[in-house]
Formats: sequence, C-alpha cells, structure tokens
Amino acid sequence: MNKISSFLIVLGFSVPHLVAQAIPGTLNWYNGEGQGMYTDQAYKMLKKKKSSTVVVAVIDSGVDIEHEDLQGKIWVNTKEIPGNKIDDDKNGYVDDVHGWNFLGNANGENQENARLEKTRIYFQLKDKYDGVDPQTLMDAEEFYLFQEVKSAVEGELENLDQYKEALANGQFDAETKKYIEDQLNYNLNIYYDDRSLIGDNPDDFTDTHYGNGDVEGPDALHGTHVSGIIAAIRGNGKGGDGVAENVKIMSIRTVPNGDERDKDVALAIRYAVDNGAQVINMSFGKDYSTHPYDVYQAMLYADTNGVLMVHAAGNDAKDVDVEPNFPTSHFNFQEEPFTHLLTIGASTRMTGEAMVAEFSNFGAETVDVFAPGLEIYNTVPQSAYMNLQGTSMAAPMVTGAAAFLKSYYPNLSMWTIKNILLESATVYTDFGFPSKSVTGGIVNLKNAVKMCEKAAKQNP
Ligand SMILES: [Ca+2]
Ligand SMILES: [Ca+2]
Ligand SMILES: [Ca+2]
Repeated sequence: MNKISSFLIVLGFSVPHLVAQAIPGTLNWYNGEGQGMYTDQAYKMLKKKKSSTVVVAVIDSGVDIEHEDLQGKIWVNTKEIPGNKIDDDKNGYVDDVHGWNFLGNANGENQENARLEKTRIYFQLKDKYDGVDPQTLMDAEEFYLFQEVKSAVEGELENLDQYKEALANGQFDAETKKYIEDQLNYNLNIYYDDRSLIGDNPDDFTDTHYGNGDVEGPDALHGTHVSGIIAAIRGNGKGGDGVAENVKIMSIRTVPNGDERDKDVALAIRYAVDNGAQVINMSFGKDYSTHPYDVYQAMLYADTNGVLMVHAAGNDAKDVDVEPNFPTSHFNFQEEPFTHLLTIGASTRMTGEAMVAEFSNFGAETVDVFAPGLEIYNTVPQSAYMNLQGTSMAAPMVTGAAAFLKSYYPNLSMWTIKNILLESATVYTDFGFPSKSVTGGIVNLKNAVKMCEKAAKQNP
C-alpha cells in the first residue's frame, strides 16, 4: 500500500502533510550532518574520484520521468524500440523503454485504485464461511483467517461510519475527504473490481503477459518522490538533492492506491534483476499476503543474483518482529534470511526520543537500520516538489546510499556494500534506539566511504 495513506491513520486525519514548500531549515537536512546521513561530507571526500552508473529499480506507484529534477536520471532500455508494439529485446515485455507497468493493459488503460489484501481475502472466503458452523469445518486455519479479515474490515468500516456525517457536511479538508472516500469506495469495499481491467489471472504466476510501458500511470506522486530522494539532480537550486548522483531510475509501476498484488511484486522484482538493476527500492508493504512463497522465491532470485533489495519497514508504529509487514525478511520464519535485503525504519532531524519517527515500524531483529524519513522535500509530478514523510522516504535514502557507494566502488559487491552500510551506521545507545533495529543506528555515508576505501584497497 501507498504509505502516505497509512500515515494519515497514525495522525488521526488531522495534520496536513502535503506541503508544497520546504519547511524552513529542512531543505536537504537528510544529506547533512547531525541526524542526517553525512552525504555531502562523503561527496567532498570523493571529489576527485570517478564514478560509474548504477541502475536502480523503483517498484512503486509510477514515476514522472519528465520531471525537471530527474532529467538524465531515467533508465533507458536501449535494446527496445519505443512504440512499435514489438518486444524488440525479447525480454517478454513489449515497448518497455523505461521499465514496466504491471497495473495496466495493452490498450494503455491503467488500474489506479485497489482493495486492501484483507478486503480481497474476505471477499474470496465470504461465501465459503459466512454463517458456517465452525464445528463442521475441515480447514480451521483458513476459517480463522476468514474471521480475522472479516472483523478487521468490518471494524474499520464501522470506525469510518462516525465520519460519514462530517463528510457529508463538508467538514474535512480535500485530502482527508479523499482518504475516507477511497477507503469506503475501494480499499475496504469487498465488491470493488480491482483486476479485470488488466485481464490476467492474478493467482496464476505463469500468466505473465499483461501490463504496458506507461511507467508513470495516473498517480505517480509517491514513486516520483521516492525517485527524487535517490536521484534528483544535486546542487541545481531546484527542489532537494538526491543521495546518489550517477544513477538511472527504472520505474516499475506495481503499487496502486490500495494493496499491491503478490504476483505484480514478484514479477517486478524479477524484471528488475533481469534488466540490470543493481538495487531495488521497495517502499511498499501490507499486513496480509496471499502468495508469500512466490514473493519469497522472487526475492531469493534477486538475492542469488547479488541485487540489493531495500524495503520500507512500514508506518504503523508496530514491532515487525511480531506482526509481519509483507514482504517479510523470512518465509514463515523457516527459510534462511536473505543476504541482500535491508529493512529500513524512519528517523527524524530531532534528537532524543523524537529521533524515531512516531509512525515508524521497528524490530530489533527484522529492521536493519534507520534513515531520515520526516520532513523530506523532493520531487512530485508536474515538475513540482513536496514535503512528505514515511518509511517510504527512509528506504530510498538507503537505496541512494547503496547506489552512491556502488558507483564509486564498482568492484565491491552489493553484499559488501550492504554490510558496510550497517557497520558504518551512527549508533545511538539511548532513548530505546538500540531495541528498534539490528544496528541501533542511522546510515552514515562519511563513515561508509572510509570503510569502502579500506575494503577496495584490500580487494583491488
Ligand atoms: Ca522488451
Ligand atoms: Ca518495441
Ligand atoms: Ca535538485
């Protein structure tokens, strides 16, 4: 799910977070010193060093590839001739010039809204279990899942009931109104058809011929902001600075206004790996997953191919060691954990207890490290800029950091770079920070460059 919506829940609908100007004193704070990632310091250290281009996949809501602050930063599939309706490079995707859109069809139509996964599960199991006597059941596990999603969906609908009158009386600002209406019409509406437009069977992972080459789609706000954090042109006086300079963004549109489908996520990861991405940003997540093993297999594919995945921890202020945020870092806690996955919590520019963003998920075992995710000013569609927050913003900080290091130290593996990012983090020992993640730290690129320099000398 697009994490901006969840943020509204945490804040109880009230705080406007879509601010068009940078909050005074916050521009590029994430690349600075103190609570930032020391990115600007790291660039100073590498002034005379050459860099090579790193391809970064952004699996998200779509990217405005024409944004003024992303010019020259968009990946081009040079083996694909645009617009001729032929799969010139024979990678299975027709006219995929800048990436792929799994939320569309060959006629160029797009799916924008979707149900939450729990709403889809409720719909799927409703006829089978509604009114059934539990004593007569064969599949107890499935029945308990049904009860759980039913009460979750109906509970949230009941909760929204209290706002209906205020909604009708026009008491909410436009953004809150849209959020509530989207919940009622799409996210929690069990009868909403969120797939037939695309034309595939979403439960058949071998049915892969769907989507189109429109990598922007109808609502690219989230994916454009994520891309700007990674790649926005540095020092041009427009918007904020990206973390990485020498990168190309591959946009893979997969995340609707609602929960993403496991099949789209799995295919998006495989597309990224097969088409040369070295880092994959995954600023999405959901509470339920219907095909977790297929996603696990796709992630294992990235893992074994040395491609780093960077996943947002989620914005429910919960412990993800206990409550999952899919895709998880293990499959049912049984399989071996991935070697190329980082899970990222969101920190702030404040010190003390306020250093952990109040919405951020955490986990002493399954969240690896924190990165800036509050008051982040960067690119949104139509060459505009906005201030956004979420672990969705923290993950691309680390994606950008990994890409930055890879571009200056191409001989270091992504595995080495991942480990250096963890070992070089600024560690905090107070305010409960150590229990929030594996490292108890915030990414620090100045320290990371020093360690990369050392590692490169040892393995020239
Ligand atoms: Ca192709
Ligand atoms: Ca073509
Ligand atoms: Ca800029």
